[in-house]
Amino acid sequence: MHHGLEKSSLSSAAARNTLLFGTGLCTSDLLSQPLTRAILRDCSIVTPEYELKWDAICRDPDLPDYSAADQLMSFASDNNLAVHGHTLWWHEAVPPLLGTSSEDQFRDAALDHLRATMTRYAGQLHSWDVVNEPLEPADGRADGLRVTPFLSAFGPDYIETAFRQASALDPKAVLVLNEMGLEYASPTAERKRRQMLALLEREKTRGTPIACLGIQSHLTALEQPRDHPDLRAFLREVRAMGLSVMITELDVSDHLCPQDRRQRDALVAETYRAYLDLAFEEADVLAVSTWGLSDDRTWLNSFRPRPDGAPQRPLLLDRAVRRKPAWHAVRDALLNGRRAGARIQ
Ligand code: 9MR
Repeated sequence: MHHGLEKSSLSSAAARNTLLFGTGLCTSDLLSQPLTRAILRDCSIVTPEYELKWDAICRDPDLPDYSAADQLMSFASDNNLAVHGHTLWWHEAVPPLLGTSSEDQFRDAALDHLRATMTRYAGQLHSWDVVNEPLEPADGRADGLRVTPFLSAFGPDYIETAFRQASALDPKAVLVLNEMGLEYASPTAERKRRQMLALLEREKTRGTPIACLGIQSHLTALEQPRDHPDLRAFLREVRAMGLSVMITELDVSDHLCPQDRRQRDALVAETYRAYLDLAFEEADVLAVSTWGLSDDRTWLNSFRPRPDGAPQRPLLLDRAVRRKPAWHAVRDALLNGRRAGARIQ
């Protein structure tokens, strides 16, 4: 299947601007033929939603199990899809049994996991979220770092350690620092943006091989401003530092929208469009991935249920895998693509 060559697909629209378009997926998605077909039609990159996480691989810490991750890797290579690796070090994916270990034991286990996983797939991935969600302003540290077992075991150098290891093990992969909440319009988000810029400056000075900033982009319609000067300025600074950007987990919660489907779909579509237009204007975007393609596969019904109990419609395809206004909005934005000069040479 020549997914990238089909005229009417998101991956072909993205390719015109040398961008990748993709989705998060999990092994159970491959049981649905309509969804699999949609993935092959619209995507040039896929991100395993949890199969590469530490806790998923190490359900039994003594017996790492890569079978689910392998299955997704084969699906991708059989179908000529790039893979974004998500994620090596994330505080929410620490195997529960490690909670009681000493700092030395934790350090060894974290390094073992990173080395084993990257060695297994070296040369096969487009990119890796090496560290996920390192900042938490509410934890009260001046550097903004989230207080996690990684921070306790390695100290604030843990980010440098992870990226240096990663770059030695898989020199071709784009190494990404992935973060949530950088895209919002609140004082907390602005604080996080400043802390992120400071973090990136600090790491750059030390020569930490971070190539790309991952911006998760779990947006909310009616909350995400269409003009967002602070985000614009932030992305401009990231680009000035020589870093590219990946939009890694894009979706648009409709929990604040009226129930009427047409209104909801229009608001969600508009949120996608304005957000991508802004990002393409200011950042060197390598890839855009949504967190699922069809509305029956969203995490938002449990995380952000609508007050009226109606199912969320946050993605590009409806539950019957039909295109929604959001699909067309994303296609238009991808076709407009990055503006002149945005590419880093
Ligand atoms: O959508 C993912 C869900 O299937 C997993 O159970 C969960 C825990 O591993 O992670 C979800 O994805 C998260 C991602 O890894 C990091 N950013 C927030 C995402 C939504 O919670």
